[in-house]
Amino acid sequence: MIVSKNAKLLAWVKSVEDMCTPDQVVWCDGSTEEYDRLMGEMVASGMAIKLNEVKRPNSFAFNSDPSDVARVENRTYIASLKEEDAGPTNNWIDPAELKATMSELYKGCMKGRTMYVIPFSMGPVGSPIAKNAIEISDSPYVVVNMHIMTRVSPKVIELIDKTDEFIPCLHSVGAPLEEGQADCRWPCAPIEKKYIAHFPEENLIWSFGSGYGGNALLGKKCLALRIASAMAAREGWMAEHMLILRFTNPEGKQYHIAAAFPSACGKTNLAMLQSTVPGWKVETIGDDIAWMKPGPDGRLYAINPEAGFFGVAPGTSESSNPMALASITENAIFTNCVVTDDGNIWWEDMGVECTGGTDWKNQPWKPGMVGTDGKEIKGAHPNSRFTAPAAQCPVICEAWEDPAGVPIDIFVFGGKRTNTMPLVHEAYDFEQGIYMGATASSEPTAAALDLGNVKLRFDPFAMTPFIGYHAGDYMQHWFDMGATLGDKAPRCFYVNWFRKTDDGKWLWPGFGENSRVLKWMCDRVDGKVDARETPIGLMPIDGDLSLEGLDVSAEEWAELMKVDADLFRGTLADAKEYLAKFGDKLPAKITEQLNALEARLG
Ligand code: GTP
Ligand code: SPV
Ligand code: MN
Repeated sequence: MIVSKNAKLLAWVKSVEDMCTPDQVVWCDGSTEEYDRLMGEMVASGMAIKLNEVKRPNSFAFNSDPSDVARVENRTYIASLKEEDAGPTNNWIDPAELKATMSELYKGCMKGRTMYVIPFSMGPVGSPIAKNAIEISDSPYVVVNMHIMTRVSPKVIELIDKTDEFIPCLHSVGAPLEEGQADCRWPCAPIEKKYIAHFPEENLIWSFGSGYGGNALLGKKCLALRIASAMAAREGWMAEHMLILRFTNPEGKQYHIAAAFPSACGKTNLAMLQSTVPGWKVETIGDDIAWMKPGPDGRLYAINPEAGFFGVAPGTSESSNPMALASITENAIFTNCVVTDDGNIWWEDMGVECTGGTDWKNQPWKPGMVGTDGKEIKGAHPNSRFTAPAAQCPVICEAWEDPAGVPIDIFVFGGKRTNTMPLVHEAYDFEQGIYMGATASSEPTAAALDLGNVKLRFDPFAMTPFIGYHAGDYMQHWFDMGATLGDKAPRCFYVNWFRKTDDGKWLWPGFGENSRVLKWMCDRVDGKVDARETPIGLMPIDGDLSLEGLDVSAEEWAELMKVDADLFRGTLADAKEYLAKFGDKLPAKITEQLNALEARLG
């Protein structure tokens, strides 16, 4: 066991140990031996199910408690010293008060459990853009997932010993065990005891009560987005909820695209799409998070701080996302899916038959089974996930771990809108692009189930639940970055793959066919095609975005490209009402854009 010599780290670990009183403390090293040992223990305790070694080598399934299935936005806090610094999009509690409340909860919370000290790096270990961190957790499920999603290594301890710098992340499932008490399959705390807390001025994360995804794997949303976005604003860079891909044309010219879509709105799918444009190919750099900094040539360079994919399982199939399927053939973790009778994994719309198995609630299950309410019982939870090493993706880009990053040519914003928003439009300039990002909206998904019965949610830059400070200041930071980048700023586009007909059918085939839209963007960047001016932005001239071989009629295309001024005036009014919440923190340039759009709509 490699233990740090750093006084600050040792003191923090000791203070957590004293507060949480675990039975033992284990310093993790990220080794295969450690992974195998913990999986072995979890299989023995019944928490994990080992899948069939022939069908799904070295892979494991977990089912969570039915109450602990997604991020909990209502229990997520930005505890800045001043309430106004958290802004209108975040929950806020005074940091001293929140620490007092949570310290009470943490007191003795690891009784009967092992406290793991996980040294991890977001970004390649030791690279100038990477961040060293320590997650303390009492969940072995968290340890094995962190192995895949981040770089867990004793080298991180060496770096902390040298630099005296690390981001402390404390996590507990919040379920102490009394003497002789048997553990349950998925320990967690009831909702009113769950807290996902961030102290941005101290770069500190405290999470209590949940074992799932972004609530518990603290390198992801908590560190790489909420804490990092606050750091980025202070230091002049960007931390965004964006996939990163490389699109290469038949002549070998590369375009790098970063796209911000809300949770469960298509980032993983786009990041690894199989291009249907002859000769053009996509390679994946990241599927969820981008850290971006201006480089020596003045362009914006992006890295993926993660090491794995924590992807939405349902809908992942050979036809929708074959590269994701190929990434999870082995060495994968599945959470809240169906374990089939022959020890394989399954979910809705996987494109393969399933005769039956055990569903995510651990019940015997068969396709077509109906519950007492008369509704079909889903085998996998809508937010069920796979965890897989990014290196296993067949189209992972050779540059995916390059600490220098890749230069971004194109930003794409979007969301899930079954109406109003056309398939694609381009911003007249970077400042309008910021407006597009700032007013992006989406229909809710299963990635956060506690949003209530909202039909549409404004989700600026797909970052609403992830901005670690005031959203108005965050928008201003985008304008400041725009000023720094000048004419080297990426071109901005807005897309919507999710339009539906009145009788509920998709208007656009989506998935691999989205490459046609990406190609049009690249043609725009190269000045190869002109565009039509519309009130909302620049749109393809018929014929420039190839529909060859697609089953999209002229009427359907017209519908996909329609700009209904009345509907947009309605959206504009909603956007104004939403942005009014930002008060005097709303950048004047956003108001300028609102007024200009209003004038164009007439
Ligand atoms: P997070 O991991 O939560 O951040 O989600 P994500 O943005 O990576 O979303 P993901 O790519 O996993 O897609 C979520 C859902 O959208 C899946 O069910 C997909 O099948 C579906 N989806 C993705 N792309 C398309 C598309 O082009 N068209 C349609 N109709 N559905 C899509
Ligand atoms: C998201 O919700 O955007 C995710 C999944 O990527 S989680 O890691 O749970 O945040
Ligand atoms: Mn995400």
